[in-house]
Amino acid sequence: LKDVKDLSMDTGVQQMLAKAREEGIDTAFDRAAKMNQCGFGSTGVCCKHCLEGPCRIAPNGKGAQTGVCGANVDTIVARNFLTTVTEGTASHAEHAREVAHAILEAVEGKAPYAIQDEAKLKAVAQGLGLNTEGKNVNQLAKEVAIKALEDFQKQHGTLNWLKFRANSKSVENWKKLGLLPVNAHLEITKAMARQVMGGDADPTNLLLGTVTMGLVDGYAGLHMSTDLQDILFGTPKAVKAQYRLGVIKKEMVNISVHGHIPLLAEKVVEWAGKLKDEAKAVGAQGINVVGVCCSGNELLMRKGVPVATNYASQEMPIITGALEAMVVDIQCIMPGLQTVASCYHTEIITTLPYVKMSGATHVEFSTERADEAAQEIVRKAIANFKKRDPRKISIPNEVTEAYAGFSVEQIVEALKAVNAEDPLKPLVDAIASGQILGAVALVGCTNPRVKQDSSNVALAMELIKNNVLVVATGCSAHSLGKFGLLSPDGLQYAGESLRNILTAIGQANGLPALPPALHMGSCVDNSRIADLLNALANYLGVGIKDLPVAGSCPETHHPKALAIGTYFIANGVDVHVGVNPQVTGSELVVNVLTAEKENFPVTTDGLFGGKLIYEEDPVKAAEIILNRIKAKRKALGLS
Ligand code: NFS
Ligand code: SF4
Repeated sequence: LKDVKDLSMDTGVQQMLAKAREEGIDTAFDRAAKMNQCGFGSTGVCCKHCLEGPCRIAPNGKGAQTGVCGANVDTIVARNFLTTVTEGTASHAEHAREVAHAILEAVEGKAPYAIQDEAKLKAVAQGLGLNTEGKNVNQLAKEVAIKALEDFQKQHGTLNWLKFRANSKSVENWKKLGLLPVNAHLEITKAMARQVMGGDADPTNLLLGTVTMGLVDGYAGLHMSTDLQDILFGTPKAVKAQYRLGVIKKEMVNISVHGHIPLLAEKVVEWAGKLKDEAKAVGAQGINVVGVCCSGNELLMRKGVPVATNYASQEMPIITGALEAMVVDIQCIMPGLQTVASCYHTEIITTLPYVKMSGATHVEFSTERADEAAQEIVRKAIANFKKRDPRKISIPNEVTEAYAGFSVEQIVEALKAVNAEDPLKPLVDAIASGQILGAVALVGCTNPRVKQDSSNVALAMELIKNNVLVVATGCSAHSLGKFGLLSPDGLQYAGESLRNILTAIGQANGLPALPPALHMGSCVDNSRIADLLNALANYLGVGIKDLPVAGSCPETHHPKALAIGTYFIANGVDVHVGVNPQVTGSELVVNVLTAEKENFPVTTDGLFGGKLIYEEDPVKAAEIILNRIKAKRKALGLS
């Protein structure tokens, strides 16, 4: 077994990993070490799309070079990639649909939620082309929800959310290429039908199919989720909070919320507040809700709820011995959680009928009975407080302060303090003068196969040192938060000109400085990053593909991350992944996606202006990204 110091950068996580080993508990990091990766799967050359197979093509040219049906390696790899991107897209589309449905129920008086952000509601309604005159909040919200649900039903035209949010130059290009999606469910079904045995066998055409999936992900997943969640729960504003396992408090009833859709998490926070006297009655000082993964991000962004940890170390809050309940909804929830929890008093509580775990408690959550379910969950946690085993309690004490809440609205607001009439001007001027070299979105996951947080942090450090503005989302943002890069203190690692501009903007807003990395939210909130890019591109009168920007997911693990990456590539943004994307078995697929070979006939770079970069070493990756940013600057006539 590897030394715990080599598994995570986070000393609290290291401490918990050592504790787990002492107690004989397997964690994801140890399971990763035991799991040998299959060479065929790693390169994407194994096909299981029908029962004539599984068929696999040896990359060295030895053995069968086609599957039983005659599919060659390019078809197999491209088809597998489409499968992965479809899975990611389906997750986000389902997320968005749930929120749309919740809004409809809320305004019809069937679910206990109320619209929190009328300004955003109006902005979204107008963006969707709705007439807002003389309509009350509930009427308007209902019309917006119906527009959203149309994106899962309509049989003609283009996704409403794409027409609303997409960059017009990007849209022209997608239209020309015949890639515009009609409705999310239709496109996901079509993609499934296309991957089936005997379906699409043209690898390039299959890859173009992934682009359509990327667009569904971007608009009927990311953007719709963010817009509707902002309407329902409020648009985030800058907020100060805490990170790392030290946010778990020994004297409190601790509940961690884990998963993705804030419908449940928000209610748990609400009821944790309302039931604190019941917690006191069992001898606790109160109820402490902490976040994990993207549910953590949603609560952090809107409520400043502290974040215990990110994806790869999601088992660690349990290992502190002081977690009464971990309540989960969908996605990124390790099935291994229950095995770990069974060694402690922690109750894993699943909430959705289609995401259950054997051995866990299931409290069915639906929007109609959101209050009842949240109460039941909080009461279960309170009841567990007395079941703690004091000998098993050990909570790492480190916490790090961080700022989050940087929605586009908040960023524009902060820039208004510098230039009230033309808020984007200071940012654009700083980019034009080279004071800010460019911007990179650091997004996505952590992966138990990569030393946790290390690539996310190393890449961010390298970029900010070179005066690149970093914006972050997802578990990657958590990595940066844990190591001080979401705090103004992190500016000590930034290049001088970046430090100066972030200090100036911060001070105009009554803060010592802005942090070198701006936390823009959960993974669906990558939409916020796209909105910011769209605003900058429109301001400059260029396409998004022309901007000196890139995206990076150094510790990728989830298909959702590949769907998001595809979405950004479709908009002409380079996307770096630091973990093998499982396509290397096909030269054709590699070249289409990465444009590695010069003059390859069809590449995403040629079609969209953005490409995939696969590089495991974060410092080398930073160099590649910086060079590409410099090239894009040059093409814009900037030095
Ligand atoms: Ni994104 Fe967020 Fe985290 Fe990766 Fe999973 S929680 S939705 S997929 S691991 S960043
Ligand atoms: Fe084999 Fe073709 Fe079936 Fe895939 S679809 S398992 S390559 S026969």
